[in-house]
Amino acid sequence: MALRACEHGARLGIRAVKVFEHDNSSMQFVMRAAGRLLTAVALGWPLAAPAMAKPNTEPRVYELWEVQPAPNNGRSQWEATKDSRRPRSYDRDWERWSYPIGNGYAGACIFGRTDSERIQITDKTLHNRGIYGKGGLTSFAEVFLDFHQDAVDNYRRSLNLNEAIASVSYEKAGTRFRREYFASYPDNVIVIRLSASKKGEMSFTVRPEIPYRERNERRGSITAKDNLLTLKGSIPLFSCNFEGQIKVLNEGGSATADTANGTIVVEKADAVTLLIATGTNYRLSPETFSKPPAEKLDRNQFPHAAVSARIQAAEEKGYAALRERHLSDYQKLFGRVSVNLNAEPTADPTHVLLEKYQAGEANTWLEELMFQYGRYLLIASSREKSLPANLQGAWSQDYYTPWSGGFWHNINVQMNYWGAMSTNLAECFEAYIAFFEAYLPLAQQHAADYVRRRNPKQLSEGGDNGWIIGTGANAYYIPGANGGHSGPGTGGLTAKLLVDYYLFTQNHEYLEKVAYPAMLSLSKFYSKALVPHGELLLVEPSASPEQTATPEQVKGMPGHMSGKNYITAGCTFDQGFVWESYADTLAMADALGDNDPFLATIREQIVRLDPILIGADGQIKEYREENKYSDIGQARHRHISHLCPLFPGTLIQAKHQDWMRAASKTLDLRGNKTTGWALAHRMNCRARLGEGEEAHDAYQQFIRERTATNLWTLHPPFQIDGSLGTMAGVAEMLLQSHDGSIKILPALPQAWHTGHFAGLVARGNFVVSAAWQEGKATQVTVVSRSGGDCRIFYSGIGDATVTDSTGKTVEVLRDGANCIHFPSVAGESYRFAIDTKANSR
Ligand code: FUC
Repeated sequence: MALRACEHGARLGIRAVKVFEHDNSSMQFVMRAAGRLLTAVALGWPLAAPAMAKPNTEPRVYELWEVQPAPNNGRSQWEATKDSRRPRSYDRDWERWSYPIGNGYAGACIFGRTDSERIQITDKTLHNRGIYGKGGLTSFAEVFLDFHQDAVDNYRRSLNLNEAIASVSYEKAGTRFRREYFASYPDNVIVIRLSASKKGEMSFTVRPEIPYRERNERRGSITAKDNLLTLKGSIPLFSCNFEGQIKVLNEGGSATADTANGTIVVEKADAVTLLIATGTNYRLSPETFSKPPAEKLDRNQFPHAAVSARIQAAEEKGYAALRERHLSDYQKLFGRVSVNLNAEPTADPTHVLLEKYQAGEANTWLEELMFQYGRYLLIASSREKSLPANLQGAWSQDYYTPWSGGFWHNINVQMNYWGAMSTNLAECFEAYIAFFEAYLPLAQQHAADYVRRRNPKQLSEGGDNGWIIGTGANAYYIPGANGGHSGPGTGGLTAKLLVDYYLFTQNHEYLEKVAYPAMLSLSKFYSKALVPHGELLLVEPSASPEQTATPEQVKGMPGHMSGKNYITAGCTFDQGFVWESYADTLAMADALGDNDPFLATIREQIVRLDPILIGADGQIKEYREENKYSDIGQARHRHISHLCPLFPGTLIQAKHQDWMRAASKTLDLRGNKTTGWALAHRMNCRARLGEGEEAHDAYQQFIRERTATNLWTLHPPFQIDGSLGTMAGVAEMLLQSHDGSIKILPALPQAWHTGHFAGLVARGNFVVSAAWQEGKATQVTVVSRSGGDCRIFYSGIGDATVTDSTGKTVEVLRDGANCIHFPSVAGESYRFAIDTKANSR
């Protein structure tokens, strides 16, 4: 064990220095992180359930629903946002009441109105200048359906998460009207079906708008011809050409183009199918990031042919086939996971359910619904070949989307994917992998620029200086680590996902071609960003994301203020991610049997990082020169970047109980009075600590204070990260696999004392299901998708009988009373019957 004490640089005023413990066994731990790992650590939920009840695993119906349409008083507020006077104001009706559908490429928000239906459409590639001038998501179109049906009866609108279909139904003068809306990924179209109980009752006008044209940054026109509406235009900034088409397919009656108004008038139809497709000339390619604004896209390319082809193909398939293809695509993903968090569905419309919850009524149904809503939102906003889910997922009604609708890399975009792998949606992360591969060449230049500026002696001229991405990226732009409010740990925070994708999927080709080269290269960058301080190596300059300090707090300290941020050396965020990246690189090298000469540098440097320090209040220090908690920085700041080594990192884990206690203390001190996504991070950290009640408290507070009636997250304003981050949090409370063993129910709160889950995934590519009663697991099933050692930890599992899919008893090894491990066979499933009586304690 190489525990080395060394003098710290007086310059940093560090009071006690402990070089991070590093030895072969800890490295082996990391190296086997793919599910073939070391000793389990006792952690636990007491075992012993009263009876072996067979869980009811019937799929549950998850719906958001209301008996009123979404308001669109936006007539007063939103109309104002549409013009140039208030480009940044919010449309609360859109944000809080509309229902989102999406297929990764495009999103639509459904209001469900009967007077004038509003369907707001976003295409993730359409950007204007954005609030920071570097590009920002902007609304693509509004589509209004003018029905002029004001007083209606028996109205209901819903968003069914099992099917990813939004519906509206109501009666008017004895006719029942029904609409269905879905966004198909396989056919890349938005489909709306309108039908009525009586023939010839369907009359309305389809009236699209290209919003914000008066801002003069967007040109465009709408044409109506036969049964097709075309919205065509450009935003010259990035030479972006866009086109949207709306095909109106009427059954019975007529559909007539009103060429003067750019509308289509439907009269006396029996039923109507609307097909909507959007497109731009955007290309996800290195050039899009590297070229100057006007050359980012080819101004001579138009999406016309592609959009027309999609509309035509969809028309040929017809509504029934489109619906079927959508369902089979969507349900293949969504249907993989079921949960029951001790919840009974209620008969309340969603806003009532939320209001009751906010008023303190205990109701785990909403907690369960929001978990599955998170999975729904991820599928709707991030698919293979689409851009990743941005800060608002795939939805923005704004001219200037808050924070430019970007990919914010100091926590937000990563949070979007924290639960992708564990909730069995690894495919959704492939959107980010494609994005990463496209921006990598520019990220490499950023790394070289960084080293040239900060640490020129380390520059490999013409060689590999690694890669780095800073905070505020979008579809057209990625920043370097410019020494602003967030240190270069942003790269490691991102890379954790690249590593996890491998650990969860065990995709060897991806490991070899993408993840390992990425990690080796990021490690090279970090090796050049480290500056010797005595025997230590510290990232310098370093900043703990967005934390703000006062000049008084840092008087006499070695760092300096830059605006409100304190810039120094070796913040826990940056040191922690250098450690994580180094450890992951070594683990991958081991898995591949690679011995790149640079690995020796990593091995030499990883022991000199000293990433975790405990302060005088028993807290994890955010800054090395901090003594008591919040000596530097805001005591209640939303970011808890110094806890990233706990989650999503793995450095702070159960074998370091002192760090675990300090992390818990830090969360106590920081408190939960914070914003949406920040509560989600706290929830995940509490789960990692095995603090089920505290994790649940954070989740409850998130729902009570940061959730809109359409169950979107309010930072505020709306951001998707909190929805996806709490989804990850629920999974993390039920199943963990970050330290080498699969832990069942590691942070189960009392409120979920009886329930079950099926289909969650553990690292090593194990699909895990469990049922429990009164806090005690009764049954666990593991399906090994890739083979390899399976190590399961659960209090008392040592006495479980293990059978395979044929019912044959499996020989397993026991590591104490709480751990079983065995070499699994790919494709085989293993059932652990826990004899609760024998194991009760
Ligand atoms: C980070 C956060 C902000 C906001 C922004 C999009 O910068 O600190 O609170 O969520 O991302």
